[in-house]
Amino acid sequence: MERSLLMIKPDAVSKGAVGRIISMLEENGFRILAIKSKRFSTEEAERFYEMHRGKPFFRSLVDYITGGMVVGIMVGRDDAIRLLRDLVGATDPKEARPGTIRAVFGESIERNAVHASDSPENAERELSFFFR
Ligand code: 3AN
Repeated sequence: MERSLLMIKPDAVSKGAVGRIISMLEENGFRILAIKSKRFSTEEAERFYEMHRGKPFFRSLVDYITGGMVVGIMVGRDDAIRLLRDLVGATDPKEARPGTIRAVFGESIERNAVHASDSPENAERELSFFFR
């Protein structure tokens, strides 16, 4: 079994989409292994998104992600990382396949409802922000 992190971002938390997103995970065959809500400090958000440091949207992304509560969900299944990114959909909700989490709940390319890990290394790195 492989592990991944789904992070529900502040726009989706504040609109009350947490339960529906967890339902989508379960309906699509993901095991929920752990859940935690928290608020990122600026320093944590900068480390979480360190691969985007220097990009034009970096400061805006950090401000947005520190602007409210986020929910970290540890999911498990075979091929979890690839299958979770399929369920999440494209970065820009306008381009996300109908029925994906971002197509249903995303507002914009920045306020796109959720984040999913893109490799086993990043999954373990990102899970460590929520779970010890
Ligand atoms: P994904 O989350 O689909 O893997 P990344 O890793 O390229 O996408 O981007 C991380 C986050 O940075 C996105 N979820 C989004 O919030 C933000 N982002 C990415 N590209 C842009 C952009 N062109 N303008 C504004 N925000 C962006």
